[in-house]
Amino acid sequence: MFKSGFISIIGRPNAGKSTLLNAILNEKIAITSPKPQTTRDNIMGIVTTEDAQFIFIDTPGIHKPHHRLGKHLNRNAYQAIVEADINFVIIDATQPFGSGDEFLLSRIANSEVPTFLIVNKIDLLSKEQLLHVLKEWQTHYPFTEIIPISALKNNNIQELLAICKNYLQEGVQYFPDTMKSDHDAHFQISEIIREKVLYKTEEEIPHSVAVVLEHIEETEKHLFVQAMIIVERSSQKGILIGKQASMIRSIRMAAQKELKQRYGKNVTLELYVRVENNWRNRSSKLTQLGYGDNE
Ligand SMILES: Nc1nc2c(ncn2[C@@H]2O[C@H](COP(=O)(O)OP(=O)(O)OP(=O)(O)O)[C@@H](O)[C@H]2O)c(=O)[nH]1
Ligand SMILES: [Mg+2]
Repeated sequence: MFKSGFISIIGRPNAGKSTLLNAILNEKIAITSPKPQTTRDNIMGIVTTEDAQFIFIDTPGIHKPHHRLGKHLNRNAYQAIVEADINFVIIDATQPFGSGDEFLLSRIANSEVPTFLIVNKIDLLSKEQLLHVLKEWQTHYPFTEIIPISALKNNNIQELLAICKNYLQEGVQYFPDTMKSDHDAHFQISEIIREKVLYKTEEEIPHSVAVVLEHIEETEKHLFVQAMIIVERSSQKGILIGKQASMIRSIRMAAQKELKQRYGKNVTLELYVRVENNWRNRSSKLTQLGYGDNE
């Protein structure tokens, strides 16, 4: 019997959803960073074995939105819950239970599918602390399974997959064996650039940035990319470029290095910065940047 199903990976920002997706796929499918709201799009990671196909959906962290973009991000996560055959609710075990968790649990309260609690970042906890977290969370929701992992250290991931398989139903193979994700190379390249911005900038800048590929040319030995980094205010443009262009250079070098490794060829990356006032609150801009806004 062939089994298949869609598994949503949902949680608050920074819980480690994208790190888990990458650990499961054993490949960098989604970008990750210590800044909340790193992920903006639902991203599929597909695992196909002889007798099963797991379709994992990494989602943006569910949070209290302050912009139209934030509302759109939450909607992506809710959509994944609606379509899921199994929900993975992933938590950062180092963080105390709070109102954000209550809100998250209220969003899955009516879900009729198996819902796992994935207790992540256990590499940072003592045994006693972990026991305390497990005890506390049990009281908040009737989870089908509770599974402690470390996504970063690849701890308990195979066990998680084995348990998950028990809950998959008989089904068709939705995607070809070779397909690992639903996003193309252009998306990956712009995300890698955005990841470097997230790592190198502080405060509101990481959240105020979008990346658009303007031009891409690939030959056997060379990849040439021109990309536009969009910010919300001219002061942010100044910070992103930096003193004597030092910031933008360091972002470019880091992205170029990763692209070179990934493509196994020489890479020339050119970055430009443009101000689009308040783009995170402008419906037309959101749509234009691929963060569809249907309100
Ligand atoms: N120590 C430790 N850190 C982890 C673990 N999993 C994730 N992290 C770190 O937590 C931070 C957030 O990880 P992400 O995977 O980007 O989190 P996310 O839930 O996808 O975040 P958003 O996309 O912003 O909602 C990163 O700095 C990760 O390296 C873990 O198991 N242990
Ligand atoms: Mg993420």
